[in-house]
Amino acid sequence: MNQTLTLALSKGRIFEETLPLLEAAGIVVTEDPEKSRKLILPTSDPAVRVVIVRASDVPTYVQYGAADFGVAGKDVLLEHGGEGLYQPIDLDIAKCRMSVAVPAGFDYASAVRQGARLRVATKYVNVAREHFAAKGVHVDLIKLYGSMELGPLVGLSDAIVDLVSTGSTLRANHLVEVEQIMEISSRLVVNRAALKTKREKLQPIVDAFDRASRPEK
Ligand code: PRT
Ligand code: MG
Repeated sequence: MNQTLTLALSKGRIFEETLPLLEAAGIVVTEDPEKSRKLILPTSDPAVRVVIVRASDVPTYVQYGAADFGVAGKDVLLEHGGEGLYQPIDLDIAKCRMSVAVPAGFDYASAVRQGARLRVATKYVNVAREHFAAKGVHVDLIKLYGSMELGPLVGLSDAIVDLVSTGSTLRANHLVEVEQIMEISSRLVVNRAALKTKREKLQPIVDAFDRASRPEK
């Protein structure tokens, strides 16, 4: 039986923060994606390779079985919908929060109270739609793919829904966080078929990730 495993990761914080979990499973990635142009990286385990994809593409690769497992933010998983994915563990990495932010001086509370129609720019249209619907706030959602912070500065929108970690990006653009929608961290996602056909190889790695992601237990 073919027990070769492909792990999908995105470059940057998810790659960096997954490395210690891989090491806990006895796997060392032997090339640095920031230095190499390769999209398929070997590891110290000949039966495990890493593919480097866009953060928002991780669930798609795993859903279709092009990768057996991957690591993706809750933000990305909520927008993707999670079809075909088994999500066994919250890895507690790449943590941040999803928030509503507005220009300093914009009276968000009274705009919401007066039932004004709010223009909201965001990459996270599904989460934003649900959030404002639950509050009974009328919104026009404007889909962006990045640099949401610019929206209110150039009159594209009244507000944004974006990820915040230190808050320095908001501050640098004179925006203030007015509402926290949810806490975000990254999860391990596993292809449902691979979980059955490659269990022997996959389960010990999932278990090692689980133990390493909650060292208190
Ligand atoms: O960058 P690219 O367009 O390729 O994709 P991506 O932005 O989805 O990938 P990446 O690697 O930047 O983020 C991967 C995952 O990390 C996200 O899906 C989140 O789950 C998680 N994460 C954790 C974050 C942050 N923290 C974060 N701070 N993702 C993005 N940010 C951005 C945020 O969008 C904002 O622009 O950082 C800025 C805010 O940071 P502070 O520290 O200034 O508040
Ligand atoms: Mg990014």
